[in-house]
Amino acid sequence: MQKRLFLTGTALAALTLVAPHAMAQSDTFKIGLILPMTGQQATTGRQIEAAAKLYMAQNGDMIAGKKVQLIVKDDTSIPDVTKRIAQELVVNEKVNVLAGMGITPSALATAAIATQSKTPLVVMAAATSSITEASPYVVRTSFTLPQASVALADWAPKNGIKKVVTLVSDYGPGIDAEKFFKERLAFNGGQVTESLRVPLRNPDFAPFLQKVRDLKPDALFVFVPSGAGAAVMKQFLERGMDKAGIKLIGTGDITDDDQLNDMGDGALGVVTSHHYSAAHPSAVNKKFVEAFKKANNNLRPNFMAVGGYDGMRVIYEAIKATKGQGGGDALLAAMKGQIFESPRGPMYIDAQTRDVVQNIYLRKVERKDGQLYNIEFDVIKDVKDPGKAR
Ligand code: VNL
Repeated sequence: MQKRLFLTGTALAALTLVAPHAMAQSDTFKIGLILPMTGQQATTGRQIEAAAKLYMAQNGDMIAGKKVQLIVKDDTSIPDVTKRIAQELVVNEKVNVLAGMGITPSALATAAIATQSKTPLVVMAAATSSITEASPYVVRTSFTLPQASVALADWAPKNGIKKVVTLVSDYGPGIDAEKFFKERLAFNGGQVTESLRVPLRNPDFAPFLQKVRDLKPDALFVFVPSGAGAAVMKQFLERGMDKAGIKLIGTGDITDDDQLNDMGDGALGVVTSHHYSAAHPSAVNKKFVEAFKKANNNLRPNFMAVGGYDGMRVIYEAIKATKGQGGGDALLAAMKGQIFESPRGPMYIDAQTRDVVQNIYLRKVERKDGQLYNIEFDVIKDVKDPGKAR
């Protein structure tokens, strides 16, 4: 009797010690998706979460014998919070992959955790060139600002735009955009006559736009992060900049599909360069946009959604390639070199840099079926991040 009790007790203890961990290891594949769900960057979180959930709904949550579990956490776009959440997800939840990263400071704050824990970090939004160099575990499915900016600096001087003032958010991606646009424009015989920087948090564009009006360039080049474009557009028009003969150009962050349709006719004709438009004319994109709208109360997907959708694709294929058994290093190896057709067009993950290589499109805002869209009119194929060559 005593012996039996003893045995039972031991067996129970063994079970409680081993079982939860073993089950989590063998049955579940956890993705820790850290996003700004509230605060200034909330639209980015909303778009990426919706896209990740759509990908899972379309592709199932049982992959290579694993149940895929998406754990969404709100970092409010404060990098210290991103870092603390990443630490908790790695240590307590034992996530297999970290993902998300709404803004560059969040990605940079998390890079060391990815390295130390050998956990792949799939960057779905942040777009400063150097992020992929902050950890060998970073894989990016968004874009880089040098990638998008150079194409516009090639287009501008051929289209009567020689003198340009730049206006960027004063942090990583803005500084990348400013630098690469300026250098390339000069190379092409144009000139950036003034470079203005606005704070990332609670920017007031009015005094900067007044200054631009006085400077009277051919065009104003703008980079602001997703979600801030409508405010710039509104003030640009209110100040009659367009009537004063100043063209608005920029990376596609400013004519963000999340906001574009509410910007009004003043946005018509604005030329931008970017990797994704909801109007991209391909069967894959048409299907994506329709499914996304249907699942999200008619919300139009933007470039953030596509970064999230493709990031999930990269993770799913890595689970399959490692037959559900891969640790961080094996998963990372399976992410490198993936090549596929995204709703944005063809893309691949450069095996050396772990950065995205993709087409960059020149687009003009036009009205189509009663709605405002970025309509692609030219393409530069397979663009690698120009920030990597230096
Ligand atoms: C970043 C770059 C963020 C581009 C963005 O929107 C964006 C970034 C939130 O690297 O912080 O459109």
